[in-house]
Amino acid sequence: MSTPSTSPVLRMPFAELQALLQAILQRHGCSETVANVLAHNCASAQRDGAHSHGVFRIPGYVSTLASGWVNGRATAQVSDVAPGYVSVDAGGGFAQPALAAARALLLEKARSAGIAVLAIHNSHHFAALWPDVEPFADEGLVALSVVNSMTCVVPHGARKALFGTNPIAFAAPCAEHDPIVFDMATSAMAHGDVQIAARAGESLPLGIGVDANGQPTTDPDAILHGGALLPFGGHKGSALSMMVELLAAALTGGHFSWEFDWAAHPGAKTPWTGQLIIVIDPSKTQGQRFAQRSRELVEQMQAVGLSRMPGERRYREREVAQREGVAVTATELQGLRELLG
Ligand code: NDP
Ligand code: PYC
Repeated sequence: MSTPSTSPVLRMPFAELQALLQAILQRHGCSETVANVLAHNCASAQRDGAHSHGVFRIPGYVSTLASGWVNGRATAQVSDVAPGYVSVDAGGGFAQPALAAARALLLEKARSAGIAVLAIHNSHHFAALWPDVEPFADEGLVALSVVNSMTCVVPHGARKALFGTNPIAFAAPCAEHDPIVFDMATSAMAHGDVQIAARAGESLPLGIGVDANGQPTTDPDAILHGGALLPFGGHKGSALSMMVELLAAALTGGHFSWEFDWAAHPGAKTPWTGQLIIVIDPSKTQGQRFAQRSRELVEQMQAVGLSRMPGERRYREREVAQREGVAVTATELQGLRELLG
């Protein structure tokens, strides 16, 4: 993961950063409720060192709101469609407030049926996915989520971009430990990290993307301007990306990554797609044993030499931020304050 810049790093309390982000989002057209959810999400990513989806994203939120592409004041419509199925129309707004609106019903269904699905459509997701699943694991549940984004990934064996960067996030409880969480784009690199590399003037390894002629390139600008990303792991990542399109768009009623056209909204950056979340209550079959079995798995992985679990770097960064404050560069902070107007 790239670091954002070489500007001096300042440390600020999480609550102060969240309040600043909330004020910016409200100033640029979000309702208080929406701004609160997005600001908490974005400040959490910054706190955990998830730089591609921390404060780096705020100018994108602002330009998108200014373009009229997204409804920052949308109220989600939640539908109770079946014993294990909740559907939400996000009203052309952001996915996270839609999840917040449906969360209580989703939890009630997962606990009573043992499994429940939340299908969000007509939604924009511009953030890291782990904040959507980790809280379920904190409550003893297993959660899996997928979201599709915007066309910038060439399916394995194809000639042109079609898929989005389409992340998959998973969270499970683990006894005497933080939840096991992974969250990964199905592209060889997240689009945000390619932008960060371009901004820093860094080149990328081969295998990340191609230029406008479909030739392998190490130049992030060539990938961003006319080129495209590749899926991770060749045909395997490509199949997972296809699955994300099916689950996040076809199943929810959202747009595929290539089905929206934001050309009439200069400044628009947020993909208008869909998101699926599946929540499972492991106590239905395993009682309290599941978290213990998770712990056993981690211990066995460590016993064979694993030194870094997915999610562990974030938890470490979170611990430091809780002690010393959230790291934000002086340049980023100045940019944020300018957005307050
Ligand atoms: P990374 O490749 O940085 O990390 C993927 C996962 O692997 C993380 O869980 C990470 O844990 C873990 N990991 C990384 N390196 C190691 C290692 N050496 N050993 C063990 N585990 C490791 O993530 P991506 O670049 O693929 O994605 C970045 C973010 O972009 C994600 O949050 C994703 O949701 C977001 N995104 C959002 C999109 C959207 O449409 N909203 C589209 C695409 C991406 P850790 O976090 O602890 O480093
Ligand atoms: O980093 O690929 C990405 C991304 C797309 C939409 C939001 N983040």
